[in-house]
Amino acid sequence: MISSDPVELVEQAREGSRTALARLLTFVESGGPAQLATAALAYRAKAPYVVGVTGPPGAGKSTLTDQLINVVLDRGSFGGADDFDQVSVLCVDPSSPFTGGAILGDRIRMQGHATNEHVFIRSMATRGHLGGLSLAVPDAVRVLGAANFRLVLVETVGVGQMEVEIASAADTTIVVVNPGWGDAMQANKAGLLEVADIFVINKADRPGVRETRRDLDQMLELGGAHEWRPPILETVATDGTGVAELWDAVVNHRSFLESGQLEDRRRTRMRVELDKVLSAMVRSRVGALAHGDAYEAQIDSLLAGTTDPYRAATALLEEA
Ligand SMILES: Nc1nc2c(ncn2[C@@H]2O[C@H](COP(=O)(O)OP(=O)(O)O)[C@@H](O)[C@H]2O)c(=O)[nH]1
Ligand SMILES: [Mg+2]
Repeated sequence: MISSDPVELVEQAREGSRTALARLLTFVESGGPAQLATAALAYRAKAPYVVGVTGPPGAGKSTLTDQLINVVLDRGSFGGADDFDQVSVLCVDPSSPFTGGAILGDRIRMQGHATNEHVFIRSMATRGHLGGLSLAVPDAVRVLGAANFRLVLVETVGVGQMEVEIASAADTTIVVVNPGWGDAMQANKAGLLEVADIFVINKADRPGVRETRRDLDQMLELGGAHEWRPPILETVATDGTGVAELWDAVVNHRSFLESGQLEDRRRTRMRVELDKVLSAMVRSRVGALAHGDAYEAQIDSLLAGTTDPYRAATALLEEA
């Protein structure tokens, strides 16, 4: 029997129940008291390492992620003593509020792993989560941490601001582009530069790789000098070429972060997350104040010219 009590579910998920894990993630997506209870339990878990895979639709993110799963399970660690024997993938499409066609495609593409007990794949959609996907994803990552996952791959579709926001919740972000990438990304180059720890030119079997590399190099030059210069790798996701090297680059980036920046990064992320929760709560408080008898009475006074909006708002806040 599958429980509806988050406390029991976390226990069952910890013992390996995928059904319990799936239900917890549904709580996280759907918002409400079950989400809050789940979040409250999951935060205690050790944070998994999060690798984001982002880029425009069709760039090959799912195919690449699919290949990474093989390499990652084969290696079974980040290179040190930190072993893992399972990996999970969150597929996030901010442009689609429900699990739609693109995600179905991902499911089918990753089907090779669907029956593998070491792999857990989940599509995420927002269904009223306070703060939307950008808060649902870190909650989901913590739930996976509670279920003993040490590594979470997050595939995010797109190149817009929202996607950049989700991508910045990763420890290492891989930005996937294709030869002749320019147009799709033009609008948000700065955002991409901000989040990219590793660039991948996928579909390197197609012409234009050299020009794309030159573009990326130029962009990185303009971005100035940083301690970490994102490497530019080439992959052919359909046959696995370059995927092992991609994982090596992730491991390198992780070592780099662990020599100092990981804590800072996670602290910054925590601030962003807490700010979002605060904003969402304040917004919902405003929503609650901005209707009802007291509110309408203030509107009447405003129309009658016996008060001004600042005094009216102050009065509503004080009455609450
Ligand atoms: N030629 C070529 N096609 C690829 C490569 N990687 C992916 N594709 C194809 O590109 C299409 C989109 O791939 P998909 O992984 O769904 O992209 P996503 O939308 O970024 O997840 C599929 O038809 C893939 O087979 C590659 O390296 N070379
Ligand atoms: Mg995909």
